Amino acid sequence: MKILRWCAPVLVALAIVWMADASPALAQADAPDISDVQIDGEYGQFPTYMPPDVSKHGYHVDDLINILHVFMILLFVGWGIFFVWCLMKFRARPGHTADYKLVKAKAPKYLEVAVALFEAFLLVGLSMPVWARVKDELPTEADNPIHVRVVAEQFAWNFHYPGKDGLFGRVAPEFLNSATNVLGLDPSDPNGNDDFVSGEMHLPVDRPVITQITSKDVIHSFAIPVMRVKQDAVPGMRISVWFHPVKTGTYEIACAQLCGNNHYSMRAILRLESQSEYDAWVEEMAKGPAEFDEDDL
Ligand SMILES: [Cu+2]
Repeated sequence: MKILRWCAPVLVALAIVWMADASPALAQADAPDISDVQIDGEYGQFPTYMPPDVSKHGYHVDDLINILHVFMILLFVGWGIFFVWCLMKFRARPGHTADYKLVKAKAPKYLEVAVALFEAFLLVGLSMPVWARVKDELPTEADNPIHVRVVAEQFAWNFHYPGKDGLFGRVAPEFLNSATNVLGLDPSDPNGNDDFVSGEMHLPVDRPVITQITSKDVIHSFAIPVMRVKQDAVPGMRISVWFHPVKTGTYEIACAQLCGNNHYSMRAILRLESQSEYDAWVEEMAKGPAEFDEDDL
């Protein structure tokens, strides 16, 4: 019986893994092979150790991270000094015995209240305004934004572009087909006629981008380090996030949420281009897949 008690959790875990692999509901998309794509910018360089920032707004996030690190260093050093002081003051030595009476001093109480107030300031005074600026205040149509829908699935990113008419076609789960209609576009909706899907995200620089992020299966997280953007992709929800690229180049998109066995491979490429390069790409993609030609056989 004892051996059963030890084995049961292992057997249950194995059964869960086996069911997850065998379940047709969790059919997995092939992640595109982008291992040979050259990523621009140097990551992890002194003095910031941050990824390059090629966005207009990213410095707000970087400033907040830097300020928080300075405060955390101050706290670490302060508590460290206090810790060493306690070790010395209360060390075991001849003639001293342990005293279990509560300390009556008022200073620690004031200190704790001050720390709590300071932490409230960090949250309400510093973090929330940055959150509101970079997350909630979306650009308006007067800012001429690009709209892209991001549809995550195990283990790939699909970028849904509205085509030249700027209108997204209707999508619904009943139209989903992993080979011919990965977005679930309704064929009867004319707005979707020139919509296209890409495994790479192409964007022009110097225009704001509004993305609507969702997922077809589990929770993923849409992360573009060079844009300082990270947002969960949740099935059944369409969550808007905006950013503003300012420098052309090739960068990396990652999934920042552990989403299954091949989570590590869920990457995509972000190509930031000039407006004319972007227009040419949209023109090409909106034509749809190349026609099957018997002469090619
Ligand atoms: Cu993922």
